[in-house]
Amino acid sequence: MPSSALTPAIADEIARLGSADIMVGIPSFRNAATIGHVVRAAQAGLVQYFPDLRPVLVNADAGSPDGTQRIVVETEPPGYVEQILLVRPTNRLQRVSLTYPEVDGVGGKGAALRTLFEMAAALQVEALVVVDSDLRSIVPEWIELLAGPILKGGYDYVAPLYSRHKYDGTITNTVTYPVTRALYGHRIRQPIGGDFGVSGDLIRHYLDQDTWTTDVSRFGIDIWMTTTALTGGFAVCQTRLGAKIHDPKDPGSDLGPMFREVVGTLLTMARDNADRWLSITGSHEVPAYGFERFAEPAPLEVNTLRLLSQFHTGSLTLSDTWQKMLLPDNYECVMELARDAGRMAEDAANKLGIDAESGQGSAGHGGLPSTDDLSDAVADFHFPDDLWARVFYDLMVTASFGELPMERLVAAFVPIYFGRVGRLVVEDRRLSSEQAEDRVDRQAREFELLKPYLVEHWQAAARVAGGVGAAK
Ligand SMILES: Nc1nc2c(ncn2[C@@H]2O[C@H](COP(=O)(O)OP(=O)(O)OP(=O)(O)O)[C@@H](O)[C@H]2O)c(=O)[nH]1
Ligand SMILES: [Mg+2]
Repeated sequence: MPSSALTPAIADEIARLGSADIMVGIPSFRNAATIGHVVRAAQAGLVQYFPDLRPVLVNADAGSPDGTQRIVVETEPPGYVEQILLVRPTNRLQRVSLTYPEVDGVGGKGAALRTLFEMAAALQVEALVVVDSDLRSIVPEWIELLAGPILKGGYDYVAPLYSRHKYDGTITNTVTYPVTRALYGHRIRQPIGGDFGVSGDLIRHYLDQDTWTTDVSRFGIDIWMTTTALTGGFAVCQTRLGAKIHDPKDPGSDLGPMFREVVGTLLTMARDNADRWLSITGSHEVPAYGFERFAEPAPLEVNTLRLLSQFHTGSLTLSDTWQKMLLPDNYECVMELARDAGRMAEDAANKLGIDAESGQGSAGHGGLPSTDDLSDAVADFHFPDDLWARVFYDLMVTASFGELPMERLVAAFVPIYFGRVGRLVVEDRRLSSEQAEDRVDRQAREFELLKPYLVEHWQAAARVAGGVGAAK
């Protein structure tokens, strides 16, 4: 990994701190409203659970204009934690907030994490814990739950396990969980959870990689870290954190760019690691640390109509690309589903008196109906599990061996993802959290069952291209 050319200010901080045993890193971008709580919880966790270690907390901010860094600097100091928790740590917690440099002109969550890795390596920490700055449900114990498996259990990578609302984490549920499980054989339920622990050894391994891309500098970082830990043979576990409550996002309006960055990274890594995953069949559980918790995540609203209508619009503008991306049978099925989606979304919008495209109430009055009402209105829309697995596998093959650039294929795939998410939300509306979880598991099994389909088409395409993975 080329160095991100740490700024003089960061180099000065490293020189001032010298070394540390445990570090909490918090990437941020416009999180003034929530980061104060995250900093207080992380400080309390370090002081309470690791009083004999040398702790440091680092906020890597994007230069947020909303005063995020000021909030970090002005949050109650570690002395406050010592007072309210009645602990006397051996070493005083050091706290830093800095603006991280871009990586090759690209700034994003990944660029922030790279600075955190470089600092952690320079300080020679044994464990780095990273937590998102928009968390509301973080408590001090999370720091122990994320660092404990490294310091006590010899693990190198700790992925979070949390209960999320059934409509939250759609990229995880539809792609990163089932695909990581089917490809690499590890059932890591939250491979892009955002809160995790990394050992000193794995940080050095990350810094040795030369697979950093523009997507990795952004939201591709989480799947990059998880996959790099797996392909490097590091010891991976999960940890039970309870509920993840954070700034919610509607998948149809907020998640397009994130999908492209995450899936672009996943596809690039699948292409580069074919020799590792082609021979893997089935999957196994990944050990989980921490006492079980039952927590009800905060509710989330999703505009199903807009998801379906974006799927349909995609079929009108992107059918050429879809045709090149998908096998003929799958292409026909997807086009038919997109037509259904368009028709049903339009009928439902008329019935409910809203505009399907924008998702707004018509004539400027009345809010949007609830997710349940919207979903009831398009309840007949289907998108079968096996078709979803096949179209994703087709994307994997054409992204690696096809004539079109990967970025273009991934961008064109977004409306198909919207269609699939729309179907899941419709289906989940009547399900409890546990039932929705079983649903995600069933879909993941479908990806495993269809892995021979992927391997067959991958090897055929590789033979034609004369590339990696041919005739193994
Ligand atoms: N430093 C930095 N941090 C960022 C940037 N973009 C996002 N982040 C941080 O990355 C973390 C995760 O971002 P979110 O937008 O909450 O995304 P998420 O929770 O992973 O995504 P969902 O689960 O899909 O909602 C937060 O702490 C953000 O502040 C960025 O450009 N720079
Ligand atoms: Mg978030």
